[in-house]
Amino acid sequence: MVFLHLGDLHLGKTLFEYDLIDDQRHILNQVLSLAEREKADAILLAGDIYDRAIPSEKAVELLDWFLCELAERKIPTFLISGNHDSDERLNFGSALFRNRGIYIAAKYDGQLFHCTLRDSLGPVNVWLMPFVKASQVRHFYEDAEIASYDDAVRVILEHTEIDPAQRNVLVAHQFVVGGGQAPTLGGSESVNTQTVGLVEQISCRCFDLFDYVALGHIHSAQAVGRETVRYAGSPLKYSLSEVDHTKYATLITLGAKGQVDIRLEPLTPLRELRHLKGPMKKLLENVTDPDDFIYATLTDEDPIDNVMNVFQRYYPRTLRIDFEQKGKGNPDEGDPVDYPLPNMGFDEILGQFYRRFYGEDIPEEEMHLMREAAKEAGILHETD
Ligand SMILES: [Mn+2]
Repeated sequence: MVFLHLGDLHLGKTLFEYDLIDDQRHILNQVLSLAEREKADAILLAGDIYDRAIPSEKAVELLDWFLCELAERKIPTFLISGNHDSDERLNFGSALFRNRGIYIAAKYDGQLFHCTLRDSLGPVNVWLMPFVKASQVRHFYEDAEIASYDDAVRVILEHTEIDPAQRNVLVAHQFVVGGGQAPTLGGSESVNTQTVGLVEQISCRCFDLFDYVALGHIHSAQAVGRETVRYAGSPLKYSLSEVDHTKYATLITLGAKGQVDIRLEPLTPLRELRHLKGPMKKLLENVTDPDDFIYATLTDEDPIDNVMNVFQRYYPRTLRIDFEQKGKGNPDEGDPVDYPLPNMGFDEILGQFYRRFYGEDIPEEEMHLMREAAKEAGILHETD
């Protein structure tokens, strides 16, 4: 049985101020072609379907279109909520959609939803675990000790009858660590060492009973703990830090019990996100694919007026330009001041940054504003 696993679609997301709807539609079209070509028996969408709890009209229209296309092709589709989704809104119509092979589990109701598919080798149970917080699970199991996400997931699975003799697949949206090893972040997840976007770590050992675990939440495709517990990653680059990543759809072939074959199928975006580096003149002499999203690092010695405007004449979707000058901002040149170290706090990094650009200490008032902005962006937390 062949599954196509994707996660973190973040429909409706913008990259800087650019709307990504066309890019997302392009990728979903590619997923449809891939599903047809590979004769996928089902699609697994592992949460963060939308970018926001209240998605834009265009995002809702896009998901509606995608699900209709899948239903039209009679490809069973399994979809759960992520921490970005509103469980109630994503759950809308789910009971009706089931008749058409679209299985949505966006809200935990005390039982883990599952659906049994069949092939010549027998049944395959697909289990859907919507994104849950400890408090939601505690509500159903008042006697159980549930302090963390790890406990919550464990308690849900303990109360689920899973036949280990059959083939079982789980779809979940969690921050999973394997053997003490945290997954490699993509960059667009909103990061803290223990939590990613407020989702606490859970151990991959929770999932020992499953032949394959289709995870969402981490935007960079990878296995966690074992080859068959995997993040699909986001289908598009959603931050500059993902500029060098390749994005994939994960193709899983389940053979007889215990036989799992995994293949990563690269996805080709409508417009690439590229990092260009060099003197401006040289970069603008050889313009290729001007529709791409561009992040440029200029090595020019002298300051350039209106650099963004100039660049955008050649690459209208230039997102950011920074400079790498000798003795300034280049760690290889032995700049004595800088470079944020991993153990530096927010205030320290910002203070250093400010001193570097303005040659003086950041005024208290500006620091306060920056802290407020960082809290709103989810980089800083109330307790920091
Ligand atoms: Mn996500």
